[in-house]
Amino acid sequence: MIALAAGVRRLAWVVLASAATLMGHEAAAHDTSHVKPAAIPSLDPLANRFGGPFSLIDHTGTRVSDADFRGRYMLVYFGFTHCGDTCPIDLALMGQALDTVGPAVADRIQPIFISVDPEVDTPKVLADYVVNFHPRLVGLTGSLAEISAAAKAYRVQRHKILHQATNGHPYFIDHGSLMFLMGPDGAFVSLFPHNSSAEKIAESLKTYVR
Ligand SMILES: [Cu+2]
Repeated sequence: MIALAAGVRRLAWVVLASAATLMGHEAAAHDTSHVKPAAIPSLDPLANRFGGPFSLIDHTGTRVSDADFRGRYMLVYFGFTHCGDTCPIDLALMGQALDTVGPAVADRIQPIFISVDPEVDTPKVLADYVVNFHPRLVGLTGSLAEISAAAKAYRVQRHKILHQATNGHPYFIDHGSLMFLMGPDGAFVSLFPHNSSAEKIAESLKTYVR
């Protein structure tokens, strides 16, 4: 008899506890203000493979980090000012694409040129160079270690080739020539191979930048 009463009591507790849990869920289901949307797993196999933190000096001599560009898309290209053709071609295409998409899209994008030749590409040298391609193009340089870290994050290979003079420069730097579109959160969005047409780049920018 005593055992039965204890059993009923226990059952009552279980029922009460279940009801409380249900009510709790009910309440939680209605109050979604604190619920963060679940991260949508990316299907892009290239996602998270390019990009990362950097701390460099811009062409005005100001230290900037990747975090300073949050909220804007970044269009990132690595190269050097004495490059014979790869850089001038791609930076010109970048500028043309930005001119094509219209201000609503272009104003949300920060074009960035990161030097792989920091010993020569000082802020002053970069300042004279970037204006040739787009009025808002930011040139970035830094110590060799800082540039190496940025290039590594973007998986950009750099190889200094001595005895191959270009544009009066004593050496050539072979460098990766992908253009990276990074999102307002700094995460990789897309990339454009060397010599992608301005129309193609513009079309993609209009698709991605919202
Ligand atoms: Cu180049």
